[in-house]
Amino acid sequence: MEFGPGIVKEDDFLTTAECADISQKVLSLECHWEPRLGPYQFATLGCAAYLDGENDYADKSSTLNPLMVKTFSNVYERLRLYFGQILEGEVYYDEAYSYPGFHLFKFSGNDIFSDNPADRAHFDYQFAKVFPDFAKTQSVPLTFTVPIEEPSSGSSLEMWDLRPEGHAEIHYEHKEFARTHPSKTVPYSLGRIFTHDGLNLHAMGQIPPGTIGRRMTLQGHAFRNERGWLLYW
Ligand SMILES: O=C(O)CCC(=O)C(=O)O
Repeated sequence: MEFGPGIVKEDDFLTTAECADISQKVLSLECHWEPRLGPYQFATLGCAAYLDGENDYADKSSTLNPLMVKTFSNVYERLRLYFGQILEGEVYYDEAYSYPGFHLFKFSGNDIFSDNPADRAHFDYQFAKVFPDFAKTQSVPLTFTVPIEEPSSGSSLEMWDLRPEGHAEIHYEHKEFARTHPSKTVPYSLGRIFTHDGLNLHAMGQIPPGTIGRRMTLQGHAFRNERGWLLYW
């Protein structure tokens, strides 16, 4: 299947009961969460190329992968089978790369600043950090998100009509572009997998004032190479 500007795919993926089970497991591993820079008590479970890619990605992946696989093996197999149905070629994991992981945010209802998704708008270029020869492969990268737990306001993705090709034209001021151009809100649903190529400017959707509860998402990527599609984070 082909992915390109604005092309996304979404499907039912996990049931509400499965999400609750995964959420419990993630919560039970709180001692392995890593606090990250950003508001809303942002933390991750798992190693992420976009955050760890320039530092200790390989070491961190090999430390965390056994725990992640032991705990979430069913989910990883489901992901492998799902992408196997919609992509051509073998879909696999590689122990040298981090398995998909989790984003965690906690909202207290008293967050005093106004939330603007434009302030976190980005392209998913993380593949460049962990696949140094990415330019040679002309690979199509993919990003997927599955909401596992939603806060009181639900969850969404914000997307802008800007591709990397237009980045230089706006002098790489993509956050300013996001602040001054209309965006599209893509509502998420619990357990539903949302996949895109990560190359439309995008951000976690707006957190309205008064939102309470936890936003937990399963996050990962696929990257095409000679063998097939590698699933990683
Ligand atoms: O949490 C989300 O909805 C989006 C996450 C995101 O922007 C990303 O993984 O690139």
